[in-house]
Amino acid sequence: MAATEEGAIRAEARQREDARRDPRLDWWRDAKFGLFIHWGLYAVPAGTWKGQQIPGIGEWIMYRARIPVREYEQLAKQFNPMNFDAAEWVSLAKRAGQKYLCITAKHHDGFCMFDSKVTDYDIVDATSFGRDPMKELAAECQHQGIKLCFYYSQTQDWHHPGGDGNNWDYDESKKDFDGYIEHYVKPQVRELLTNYGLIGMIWFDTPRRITYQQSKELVDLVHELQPGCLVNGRIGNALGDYAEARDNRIPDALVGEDWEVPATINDTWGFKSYDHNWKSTEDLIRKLVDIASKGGNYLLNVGPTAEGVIPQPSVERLPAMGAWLETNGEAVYGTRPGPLLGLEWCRSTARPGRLYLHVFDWPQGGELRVPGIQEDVAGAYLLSDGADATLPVSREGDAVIVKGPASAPDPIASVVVLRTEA
Ligand code: JFZ
Repeated sequence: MAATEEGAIRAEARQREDARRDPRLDWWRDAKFGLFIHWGLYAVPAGTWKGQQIPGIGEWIMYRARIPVREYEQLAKQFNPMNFDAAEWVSLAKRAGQKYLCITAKHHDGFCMFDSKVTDYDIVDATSFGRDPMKELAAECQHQGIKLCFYYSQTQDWHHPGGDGNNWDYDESKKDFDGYIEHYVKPQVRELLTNYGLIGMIWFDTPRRITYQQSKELVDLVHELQPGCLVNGRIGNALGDYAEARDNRIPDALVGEDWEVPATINDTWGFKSYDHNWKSTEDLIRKLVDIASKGGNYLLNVGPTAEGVIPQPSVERLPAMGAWLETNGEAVYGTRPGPLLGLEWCRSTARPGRLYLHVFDWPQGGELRVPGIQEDVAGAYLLSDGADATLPVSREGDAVIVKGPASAPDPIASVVVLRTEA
């Protein structure tokens, strides 16, 4: 992330000085890791329109191919995700060690993946599927103990005549954007916060032309309906509960504020049949550790198919991350950033009385020299071995030296715990 972007996050964060201490965010601060799901009609064309592969992210196909509303609407007739299984999706997030799940209730294409009374352009009214997957996910999240969050595109709506973004069907200068917010967005946000039980957060996106007043009214509406429901940074006008980093961009340094990075496992959010550029499990685990070491949250995306199936490469990688977290979760969940910065081979997280070293590259011979530790260290052990298996530890200036096993205990990230004076 460039210095200016980071500066933007810091500046925005300063304005939320009060929200930062707000206990409403405690669950989310501790969670560190969430599942993002981009699912909608765009999964039907899956990146290809009239025989042409359309470049860019899959959920933008309507925009990138300038598909007329009347044509794009026809996709609803083909959308019948018979293999959708809410229990399976939520269980995948559980097995990955993810604590919240955020799914597209409405993306920029305007198609509503929930049963809405203010439009027929929704999954219950416009498809032969006829079920409300948000209802089913709400029940499963409740059952399996995961926080359900809704992505909702508040500004861009390429289907609604008043929504932002579609200039091929509609004349931008004639749009009634205010009417769209008042009579469409607000009632829908009300539906999402009334019909699906407790919602962890509404994840707004691409604020663009939304005014301060409109952002403010949406935030107030969310809090009026569910005081505990969070609002992400992309509500616009610096009114969110926390900062959103740019997609797939992890800041270089500590941000020092509440922040989250939305990220893809391949190179698209919505399903594309020919995007096979999957990140490795090692890369994903190290990204999670890197983000946690800088005080952020990792919102990692899957893009299910039009049949309701999460692509196999994602289904393989997520539980592999969960397996690592099963052993090392203590060094991630509920932690704050540790003191180390700028080391290639190591990251750090902390909690009172504990400092966690996440070693990516285990040194030859097993002697770890970790510079920049001011805290008094009372002992060391490998998290995978438990506190009784102590490792010899000594100090040279500001460096702590730990004698570990000769070869890496974990090829991806070995966690060494330093016991510090709380
Ligand atoms: C937005 C959406 O347009 C996209 O389809 C997807 O839902 C993603 C999660 O969010 O795209 C963005 C928004 C902000 C940035 C980049 C892509 N950004 O700030 O860099």
